Amino acid sequence: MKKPVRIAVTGAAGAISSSLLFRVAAGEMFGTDQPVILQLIEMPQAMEQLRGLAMELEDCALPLLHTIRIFDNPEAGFKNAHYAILIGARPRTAGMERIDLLTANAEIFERQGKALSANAARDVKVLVVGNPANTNALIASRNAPDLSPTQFTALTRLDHNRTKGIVANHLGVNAEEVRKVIIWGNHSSTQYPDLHQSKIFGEALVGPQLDDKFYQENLIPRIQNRGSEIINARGHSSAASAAQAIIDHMRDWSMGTAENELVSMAIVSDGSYGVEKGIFYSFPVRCRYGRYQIVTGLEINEFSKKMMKATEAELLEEKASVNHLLPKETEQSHYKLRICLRSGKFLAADGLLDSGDPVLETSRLL
Ligand code: NAX
Repeated sequence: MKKPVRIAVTGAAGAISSSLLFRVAAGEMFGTDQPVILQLIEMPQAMEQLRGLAMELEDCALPLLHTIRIFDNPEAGFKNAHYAILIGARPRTAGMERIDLLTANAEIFERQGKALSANAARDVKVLVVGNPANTNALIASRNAPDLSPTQFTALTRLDHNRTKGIVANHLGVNAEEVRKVIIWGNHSSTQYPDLHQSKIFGEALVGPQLDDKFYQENLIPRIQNRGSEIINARGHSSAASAAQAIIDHMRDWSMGTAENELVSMAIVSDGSYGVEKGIFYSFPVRCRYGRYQIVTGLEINEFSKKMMKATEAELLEEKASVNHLLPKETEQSHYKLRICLRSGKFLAADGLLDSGDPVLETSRLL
């Protein structure tokens, strides 16, 4: 049996987490030979509800579930965590402006970034799910001076999976046949679901299989607004599909993407495809050895460029509105990227180092 891994989850008594935890404990995220320790974190007023959920987990008698611990604060909850899934966030309530939502969440993710930096395992992998996910990831990452920005990601896998599912249904094929879809940018209605790199049975999708006009005018808005469509239909936001996307994101990041496939992850921009550095933007990536790498060299047409710029502009706007909460001391590390190894040493791409940094150099940064 392998050594157990510690998985911290915030918002643990909420809807997404309630769909997620049983599957993680059953081995669906990291495999059926990987025991897990769940470190569940909630608001103090939701601890009783969390205790009930923990009892249900216990009652499943799952062989991979090594320990469950519950916490009412992130500092203790993130202690030695190898994985941190940040789901808990302040929801938008009636009369709340977008800026109020950003500010309320900024406080939560500032504290969580600091808590991760001070308490988590040095090679912790962080996934931010709570909205606005990209900017919350930026705030957490900028408040974690002792971790690398490449250890933080935000969830756009749900949008990625939605695109595959909707296209597969439209064309009457299995979702697995729809490969190489890309979500660019923000997890919001400005996201750009790009099908120009996708192929079905070896043939390009947009054009031969999918009418261009239908793709642009019908499919893109449908994917962009799928979250609202689900809320309108079922009266609650996506939970089970979000849990599936979290499992897919973490499994691929840790264990690698499938052959001949790419996935979408919101990560700190390194300037690829002309996207401004220092924001969390969803890119096409491949994962290996527990790290992600942006898929570069894809041909981007004029329509795509326009769509990618629009979602970038929204992220820059979000960043500007929380700029005063982003510590100056971590600004440079978000422009000169480096990754943290299991040993606690850093690895950096050539030519990006500040002199005197205790790092190893590489010509490639995964
Ligand atoms: P719920 O309201 O069911 O659960 C959220 C839980 O978080 C609550 O139990 C609450 O007590 C807890 N919480 C709030 N602040 C916390 C804090 N500071 N520390 C610890 N716990 C805290 O929401 P749920 O449906 O689970 O959704 C959670 C978040 O995911 C929302 O922000 C939602 O907008 C976001 N989503 C993001 C998605 C993505 O793809 N990135 C898709 C699904 C979802 O909409």
